[in-house]
Amino acid sequence: MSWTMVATWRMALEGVTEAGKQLNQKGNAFDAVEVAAKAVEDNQWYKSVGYGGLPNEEMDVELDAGFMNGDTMDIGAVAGIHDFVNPISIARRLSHEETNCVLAAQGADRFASHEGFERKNMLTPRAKRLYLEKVQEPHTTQNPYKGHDTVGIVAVDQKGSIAAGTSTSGLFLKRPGRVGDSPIVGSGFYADSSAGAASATGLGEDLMKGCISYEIVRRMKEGQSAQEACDQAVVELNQKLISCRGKAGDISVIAVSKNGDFGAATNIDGFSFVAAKEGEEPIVYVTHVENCHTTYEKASEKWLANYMSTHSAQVEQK
Ligand code: SD4
Repeated sequence: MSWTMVATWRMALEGVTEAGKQLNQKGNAFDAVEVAAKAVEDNQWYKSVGYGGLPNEEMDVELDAGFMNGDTMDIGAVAGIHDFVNPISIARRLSHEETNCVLAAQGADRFASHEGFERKNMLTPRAKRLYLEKVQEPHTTQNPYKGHDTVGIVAVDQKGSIAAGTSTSGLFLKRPGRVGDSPIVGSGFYADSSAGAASATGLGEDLMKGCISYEIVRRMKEGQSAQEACDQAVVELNQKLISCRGKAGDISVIAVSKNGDFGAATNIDGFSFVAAKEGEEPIVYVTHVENCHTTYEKASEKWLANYMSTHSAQVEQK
């Protein structure tokens, strides 16, 4: 069969491109997910993942990551890890453990240190400056959620193996110790090679209420396409949150099925994602929501150019 890879947000494009080269050479989905996530973690200009990620309310960068092998159901995750370059690799390494495969805070730090993972001060001068600017603002204008994007990646390889992974710095100005959906199996990510894989980005506190990644995979197992599963899971959770709580946070998801078809759904405007298939260049898509129904189209040249100019303006500004 041919491979497919899907990832949240435009920021995943370079990583998906790199991982796609490996998948073309018969690489497996597990390595591909790790390679793609690492590329985002290593890019200091993405302020929501890895190096350059924005800190919590005490100016500490606490990172979360999760990994799942859909062949074996192995899971690994770290929550609130400090000062390690590639949380995704630590999560993947933990997925080989029989027990103690989900570690938080100092326990995760100690494990990563013991295993020899590369350490680094993950607070960049730019993240520090953005923090110091933000904390000057009166409390009412602070919005810890805005502008925060998790990378979530799912892939099926030529052998039909499926993997899922996530990496994030979580919400800007989060409370120390706060954990979102990204390292929580079934919420931020899920993979089952007999059905497919899914990953989520948005307000972790709400995504967790619907165990949304598991829910999407469950639907694919029952025969829904990746797109149907994404659409219906998002609509259902969004409506449920509104009916129980009067509002729903941001919910955006991506998925791939065991057949290689992919899907994406969201309840916000402006969610972008990257999809790559064997024999094709990776494509950036931009979504639209109307009457709770998500459609998407290839990002226009204008959209891509605008993204690049905003991005390089940030780089110049430092
Ligand atoms: C979290 N879901 O920590 C993450 C944040 C995110 O787009 O995905 N933002 O809640």
